[in-house]
Amino acid sequence: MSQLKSSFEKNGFVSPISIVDLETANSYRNILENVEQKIGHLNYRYKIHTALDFVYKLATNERLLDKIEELLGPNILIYNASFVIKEPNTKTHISWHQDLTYWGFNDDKQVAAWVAISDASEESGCMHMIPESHKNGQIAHKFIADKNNLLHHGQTIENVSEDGAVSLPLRAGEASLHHGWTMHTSYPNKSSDRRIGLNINYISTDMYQTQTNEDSAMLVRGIDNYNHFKSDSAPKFEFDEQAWIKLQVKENLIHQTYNKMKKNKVVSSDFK
Ligand SMILES: O=C(O)CCC(=O)C(=O)O
Repeated sequence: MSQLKSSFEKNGFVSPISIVDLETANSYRNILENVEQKIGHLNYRYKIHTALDFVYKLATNERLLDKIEELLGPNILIYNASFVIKEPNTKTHISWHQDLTYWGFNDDKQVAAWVAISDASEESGCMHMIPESHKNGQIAHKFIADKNNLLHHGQTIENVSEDGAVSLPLRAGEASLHHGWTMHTSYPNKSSDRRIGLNINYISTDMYQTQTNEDSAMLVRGIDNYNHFKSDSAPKFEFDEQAWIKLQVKENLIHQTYNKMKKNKVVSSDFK
């Protein structure tokens, strides 16, 4: 087993991994900020890799996909990609949670890559994770209304003992990889620069959605012998307006899945 895989399996995450150089990261930031000028905030818009070409390029970066392949095997889908942006000197944060809680999948053959587009330091609010927490499977979450929590549904694991937590600072162009059951959080950005990350969710082609037959994903490596998902397409232009219009439908479907998971208490007896 590779060192990357054994470390990932032991701790539930690996970091840092160099993906692109600083110049490329800065060029991605420039494109992002130009798009923001045109269409407004992009924070936590789902499936953004279907509408913005530079996001598609970063999510399918060969160096990144090689690492994902080491962890998930040869047949890989991108389920989702979203920017997580904390503006300078703001109170926005991310509560303790596990990513797989609301996605509605049958299994946990999933890896999240978090790629830093600007530096993510202690000061700017990098992620913190609890080593080995992925080994306990899904932990009860509550929905807690908090306008400063960037997570759409406020999903929160309460009373987390932070003693063993480690921080994962990243330089622009570096990434961390974490398992869908790894407990993680991040604190406010106290720096004078924006903290910009791209969170990409990769899954193995044999995974399936338990809550709807309409869900979609994008094959980015290998072969999909299962066809459990409808196909997401790559953008045709740097900013693909047609794909952007369709994004809303895809996003609504993901929110519906979240709500079904909450309502049916599929994942926890503690949802309010
Ligand atoms: O960007 C962050 O600080 C954390 C993002 C995260 O936890 C998530 O999207 O699941």
